[in-house]
Formats: sequence, structure tokens, C-alpha cells
Amino acid sequence: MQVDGDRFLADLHKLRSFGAAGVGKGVVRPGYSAPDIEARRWLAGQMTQIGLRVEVDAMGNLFGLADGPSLLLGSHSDSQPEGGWLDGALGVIAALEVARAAKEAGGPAVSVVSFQDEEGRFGVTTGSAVWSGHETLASADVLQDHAGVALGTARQAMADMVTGEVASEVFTGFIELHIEQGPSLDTSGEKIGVVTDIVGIRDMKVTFDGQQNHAGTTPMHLRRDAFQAVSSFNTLLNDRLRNVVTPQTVWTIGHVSLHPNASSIVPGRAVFSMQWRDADTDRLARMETIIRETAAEVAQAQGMGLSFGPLLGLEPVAMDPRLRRALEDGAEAVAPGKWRNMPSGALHDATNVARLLPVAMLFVPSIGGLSHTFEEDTDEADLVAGVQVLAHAVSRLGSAA
Ligand code: HGY
Ligand code: MN
Ligand code: MN
Repeated sequence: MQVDGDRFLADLHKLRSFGAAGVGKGVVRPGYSAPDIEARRWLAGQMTQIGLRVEVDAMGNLFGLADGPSLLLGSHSDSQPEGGWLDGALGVIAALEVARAAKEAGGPAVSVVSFQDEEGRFGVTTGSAVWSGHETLASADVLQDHAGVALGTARQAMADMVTGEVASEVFTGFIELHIEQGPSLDTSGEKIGVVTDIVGIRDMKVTFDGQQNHAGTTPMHLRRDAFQAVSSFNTLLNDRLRNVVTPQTVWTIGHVSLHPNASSIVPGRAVFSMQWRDADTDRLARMETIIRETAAEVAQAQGMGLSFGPLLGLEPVAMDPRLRRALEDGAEAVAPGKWRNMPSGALHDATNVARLLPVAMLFVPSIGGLSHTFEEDTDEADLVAGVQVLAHAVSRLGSAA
């Protein structure tokens, strides 16, 4: 099978045109937004053109199905609220190119997927979480974004595209090509990372309820300032986690909403996202205990009400050895001596799909290790090398993977 690098790159740039934003190659295409749905319509057209049968499930996961048993390739085409042109998009367009090249070569059978809301506007990888049975549609529907919109409402915007549920039994395995989103390959000068494991994640909203009041007249010692509670919590937490974490453990408060968010008002409420990631489930649990206890202690000391949202999460998963070996072979053929095995610190749809199918992943370098920013980029020659490794692995595995 012969992939066409120019055709692949042209499609990748075309996908970026849906929601193109910011300087460089930025994209704003969150799940179920108008650009996301427009992009899915364009992708569906591309799938049809290469002879795949388009199916869209109730969540908005978009499949292009080959006849008979097939290997499933893909990723997601939604973006972060400020994202780059490659996160997810690369894996979807690479899948399209390999499926097209496979058709031209007379096999093997390759299907394509773009999962919905991988970037977690509503949760953590919600599209593939529902497809894989990790979440039910009903439990996903009540999840809300930071603006208070429910997923069940948001997904109505693409209801006209829905054809029905897509069974996983027709697929023999799943392979996802992605950018690394970290600095390892760029720093070492290597071209390909073959993923060994994907870390686990926990994510929940935390709310401190204090007393909204006048910022000029309320003495400091009488205040119940919700921002001060968040600030104390963060400082204490960083200190307490130190005994539990490893250099690979990460935790982030990435979204804070203060009410009413005005210069002259002592904030009465703070709602913030608390997310933590690690390769070890026990450590994730120990961190959860510390997070909950620290928040309770701050609430008690500062006279705050405290509540926690639902705890969302995914467990760490290992990649399938046989699919991995096919990628390692491909990496050695395309970039001899310039690839490595490595874990993934980012979450991916592959984690959910691993509940149903053997899965594997490969990475190409991210320039400067940047991602989840408009500045995200990868050398185009490295992008093409990634597709070539994927095609090599698919040829080796055949449709009976
Ligand atoms: O956050 C993640 O790891 C993924 O990009 N959604
Ligand atoms: Mn991604
Ligand atoms: Mn991402």
C-alpha cells in the first residue's frame, strides 16, 4: 500500500480550516460547536468518497465503515477551547489516508473513526467513553460544560447526522496516531514513539461557598472570601501531595469560576476544576483522599460550604503487544534507529476502546513539546513519517488483526 503524503497533508490543512483561529495554526473546534459539526460533515463526505459507509451514533461519534471485519483507525476531530491543528485531527486524517491507500491497493479492510468530545468539554473523552460502555448515554447527557450547557442538549445540534449505534464486533483492533504533546521526541531528535501505556486520570469540580459582600467595607477578618479559600487550598495541596507523587505525576487547576467575578465584590463562590493524572491507580486514590481532606480542612478553617462534583476518571491501560510489535516494525522500517517505546502522559480515546478491542498508539514529535495551545505544531515530514509507519503496521496486520 502506498500512502500519498501530499494528499494527506492537503486534507489535514483542509480540516484545520474548520474553526481556524489565532496566530500560527490554531483551532477552536470544541465538541458539538458549529465548526466541529461542519468538520464532521466534511469528513463524512470524504469517507463516502473513498467508499466507506458513514455511520454516526447518538453521541456524534463518526465512523466510516469498510465491508466485513476491519481494522479501525482514527482519533478525534474536536479541539480544546484553544487548540492546535494536530491534536486528534492528525489521527483522523491519517486514518482516512491509510483507508484510501488500502482501497487503492485492494486491501486490507480499514475503517475510520472520529470520536466526539475527546477533549472533554463535558467530561473526560466522553464520545469514546459512551461508545465503549464506560459511561451510559444517560449518565453522559447530564454532564455540563463550564457554561452550564448539558451534553444532552448540545448533541441535539448534530441529531440530523445520527444513523444509529455502531457495534464494535466488526473491528479487529484499533490504532491511533497522535502527536506526542510533550518534549521527549523533539528533545531527542527521534521521529516516532510507540506507546507502551496510557496514564490514568481523575477529574472533578470543587465548589467553595462563602459570603458575597462589599470589597470596601467588609473587614478582612470578617470575610468569607471564596477566592482566598481556593488560594489556600492550592498552596496546602502542593505541599501535601509532595509525599505521594513521583516526577511523572501531574495535577492541574485549569478552570476557575468566581462569582460574581467583579473587582469590588468579595467573591461568594468559587467553582474550580481539579484534575490529576498518574500511571498508578493506587496513587490516584491516595491523591483523591488528600484532595478531599485538604479542601474540607480549608472549608472548615475559612467558614466555607464545600461540595464536590462527580468524580470522572479513566484507569491506566497497557497497549496490545501484537499491535505494538507491528508499529515497532513500521517505525524501524521508516525511521531506522530513530524511534523509541514510551508511555503517554496525555489521555486518548484508545483508553476507552481498550475495553472492547486490542489497541495501540504511535506518536510523532511536537515542536517545543507544545500542545493544547495555538502554537502546537509538527514538522510536516514527521507527520508523513507517522502515516507511513501506520500504513506499514496495517499492511503487516491485515484486516484479520
Ligand atoms: O487532556 C488530554 O490528555 C486529552 O488531550 N484530552
Ligand atoms: Mn488528542
Ligand atoms: Mn487534547
